[in-house]
Amino acid sequence: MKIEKEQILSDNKKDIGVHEESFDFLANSLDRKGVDVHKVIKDLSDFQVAIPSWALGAGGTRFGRFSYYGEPANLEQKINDVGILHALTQTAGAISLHIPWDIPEDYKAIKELATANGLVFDAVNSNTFQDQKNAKESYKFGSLSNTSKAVRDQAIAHNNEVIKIGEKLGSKSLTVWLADGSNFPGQHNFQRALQHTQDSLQEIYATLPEDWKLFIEYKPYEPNFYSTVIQDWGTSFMLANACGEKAYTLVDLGHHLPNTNIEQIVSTLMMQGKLGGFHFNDSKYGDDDSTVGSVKPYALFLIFNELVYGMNNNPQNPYPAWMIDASHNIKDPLEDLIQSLEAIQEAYAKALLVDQEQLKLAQEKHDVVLCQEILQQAYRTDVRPLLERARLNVGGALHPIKAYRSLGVRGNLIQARGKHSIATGL
Ligand code: PSV
Ligand code: MN
Ligand code: MN
Repeated sequence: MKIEKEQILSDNKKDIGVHEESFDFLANSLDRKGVDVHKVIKDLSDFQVAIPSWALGAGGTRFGRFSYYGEPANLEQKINDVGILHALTQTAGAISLHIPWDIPEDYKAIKELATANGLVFDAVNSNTFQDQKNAKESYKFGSLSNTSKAVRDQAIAHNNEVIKIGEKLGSKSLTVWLADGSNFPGQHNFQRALQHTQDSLQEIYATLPEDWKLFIEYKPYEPNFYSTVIQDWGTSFMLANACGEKAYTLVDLGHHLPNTNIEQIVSTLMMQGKLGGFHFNDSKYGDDDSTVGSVKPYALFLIFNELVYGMNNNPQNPYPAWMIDASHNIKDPLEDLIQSLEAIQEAYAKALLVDQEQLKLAQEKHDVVLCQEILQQAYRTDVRPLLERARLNVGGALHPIKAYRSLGVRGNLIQARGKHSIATGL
């Protein structure tokens, strides 16, 4: 199932009048404040976020799953789904694969399909948090950190294999997220576990192609509930430094203890030139993987404010790899992803409106009230007409969820793929 440009164009016609009115009003008022509206729109159109292959079925990788039907059953169908998202939003121009879940059979055909959908392959993700069919060694007690050399070697070999697969697809980065940790005090010798992890990562890093990056993701707990080997940004940063200049920290918004100041972590990493990748989601409690912006949109804005500042002021930091790492089991996964993409663009647009010059002056004068006013003025702006215009300019839908529904996408997918769900087996 593919959405044609003409279908979107004709659907947009219904709402174009209302859009033009609201856009003109906003553009005029921003113009009066000295905002370069065209630049903001261009930045929004250029901002592309990768979609993970595992977010396209209801429930992602976690707990009970309730199918939405018509879910993708293979890599081709996953690429098609991201193609649908991209056609509507023009913001999802990349897909992130998880190996071994997504090993292509025919590389040439897969690459052609991705290109036809306007997609590139983002970071490839390794999986040493589950035992694989016919594997000799088990990851029950860890992978890269394991006390057994045979287990570590198997996990290193898997990562090297993932890099090879990524190379054939045109990926330029490997993301390593480890479940390694311990459930009970005394189970791990912290130093030995960390040392093994560092040594293993260095071995993987040694096989990384010249133009690739290694992203090291951290997470404080889960699936282990006493300790996690790469528990926080400091540990990830330290390991990235121990590997070399192509290794970076990856920040996943859900991987922090409650109330952590994530925007400050972002800022520090960018100053050090070590923020490599970013996983968007939202949460109330832990790694909830909720829809981006659904719970703490102001926190997301503050994070984007630091990202924008870093992108403008930290040439030592490479352009980060953006990905959504969210999924839920009670929503249509594609609608959920559209909502996440919209929330990301909204926070980004608001951050682009922050008057950085004025903020700097207010900070220097210690005018705390004005500092807050400047941030909140940007945050309170209804930027949705800018998002609409950014999509419109590049052939996207004015209102992606509305278009998704009026084009009957889910119904068509169910018709084409049937009601059987790979996710639940029902
Ligand atoms: C597990 O917490 C996780 O959600 C990490 O965020 C990874 O990025 C993802 O799974 C895929 O391995
Ligand atoms: Mn993640
Ligand atoms: Mn996670």
